[in-house]
Amino acid sequence: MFGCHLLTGRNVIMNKNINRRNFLKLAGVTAAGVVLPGCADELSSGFAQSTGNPANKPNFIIIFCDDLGYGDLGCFGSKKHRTPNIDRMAAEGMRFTSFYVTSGVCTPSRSSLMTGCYPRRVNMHESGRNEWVLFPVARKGLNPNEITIAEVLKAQGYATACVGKWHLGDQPEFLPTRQGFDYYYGIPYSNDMGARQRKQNPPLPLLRNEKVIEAPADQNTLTKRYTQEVLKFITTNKDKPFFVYLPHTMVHNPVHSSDEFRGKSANGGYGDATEEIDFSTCQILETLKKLSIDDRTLVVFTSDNGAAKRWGGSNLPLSGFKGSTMEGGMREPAVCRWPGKIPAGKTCDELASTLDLMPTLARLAGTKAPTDRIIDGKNIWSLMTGKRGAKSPHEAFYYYFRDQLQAVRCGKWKLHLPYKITKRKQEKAASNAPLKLYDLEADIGETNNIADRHPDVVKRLLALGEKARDDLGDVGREGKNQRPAGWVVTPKPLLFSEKSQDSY
Ligand SMILES: [Ca+2]
Repeated sequence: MFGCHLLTGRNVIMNKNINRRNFLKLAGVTAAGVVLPGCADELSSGFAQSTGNPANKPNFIIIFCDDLGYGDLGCFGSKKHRTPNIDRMAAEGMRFTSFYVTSGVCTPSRSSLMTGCYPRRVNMHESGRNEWVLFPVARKGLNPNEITIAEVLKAQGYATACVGKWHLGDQPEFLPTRQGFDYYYGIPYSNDMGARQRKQNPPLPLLRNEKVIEAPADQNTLTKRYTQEVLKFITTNKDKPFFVYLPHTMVHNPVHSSDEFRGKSANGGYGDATEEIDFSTCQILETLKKLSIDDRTLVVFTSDNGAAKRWGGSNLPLSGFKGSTMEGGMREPAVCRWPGKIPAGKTCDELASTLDLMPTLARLAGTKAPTDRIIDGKNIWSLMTGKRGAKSPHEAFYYYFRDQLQAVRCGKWKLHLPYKITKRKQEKAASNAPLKLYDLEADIGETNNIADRHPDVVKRLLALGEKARDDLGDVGREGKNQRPAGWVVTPKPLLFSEKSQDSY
């Protein structure tokens, strides 16, 4: 029995109203099994014979939305969006309510998920041209010498796939296929960076592995096609351990969704795209169940940074938006699910981060994060399993924007450091930021500055900030333990040619 909910009109129609054939058609699945057009025979027979996964390592799926806000899911308080499937995932797993990314924008945030390191550690905190993320035809990318989460898992025998928006370098040297992923399907940077929005740029390319198979990419069907790619990869690799990284292109502006979702939500295109991601998540979870690998698969759902000020997203009850070091820019909705391992229906408010995914998954795969270099993330398995008394392994969390350290969190305290704001590309000059201290347990919205009442806390967090500056650097100051980014001399645009027709 399928458990997905298909949204039609503005009502949630339960699956009893969908016949199985229609559901499967919508899901890109045949009645014989979870397969895609063109691969039916090969995969459906495998599905029919499936009796379980002989491999003894767990599978991992990370679903990573783009610009989805803290308040955009039903299970995190949204009244606008219908996300019954992610809500159910939360009911069957654990919500993390103090889960952070390391930057309020795409490129630096993704560098941390991939490496377990702060962006300044791996020098991915801004582009090589004084921009806050990488743009097309960039000389810069994530250094191939960094060890990614995919490389860690691949060394343990995992089949690895990246399906979605990469944004860690668009030159061949930096693509997912060179960073530990066996397979890549997606767009190399943001969906607003094509020629339609910026005439100097190439048409938005859709890649399969390292080949442009479509340009400009048809964004309406991206979420659907990403999902189909993931279902196919999971099905093909059901008897191996696999790692799927699904960095959705949505709900980054311009928002798009497929016909079944367009115009159906109560929150315009942003709501439509959110609800399609919810349906995609359902298809993935249902596929795990159908393949009998549900209880050996950890699925993590979160977002790369907070919702933008425009376009319809919500970070409530947090303050601030994408691009800021307020909680709304960097605290994300996060759900972890692994039946039988992660307790159902629990919430963890301990501080955790995308930094922690690589060390945690490495341990679950029977290895460790790299030991030949500094890794900022920690193993948070004790938090995920709800171990009694488990505490965040982080002494402090550092909020950088671009090259600048702007805030420090330690326990319930968050100190916004006093700093000078200088005018930089893509930003307006603003007045200097004052020192502010918030108790996030009592004041999640960062509204009541109580620095005057806690000079001892201020002193302690200032010292932690200085420790970070020494280690990772700050404006005009190199850190002692930074590592170089990757660079190419002559970057070339990723272009479609008739010769590169998709023959996959
Ligand atoms: Ca983003």
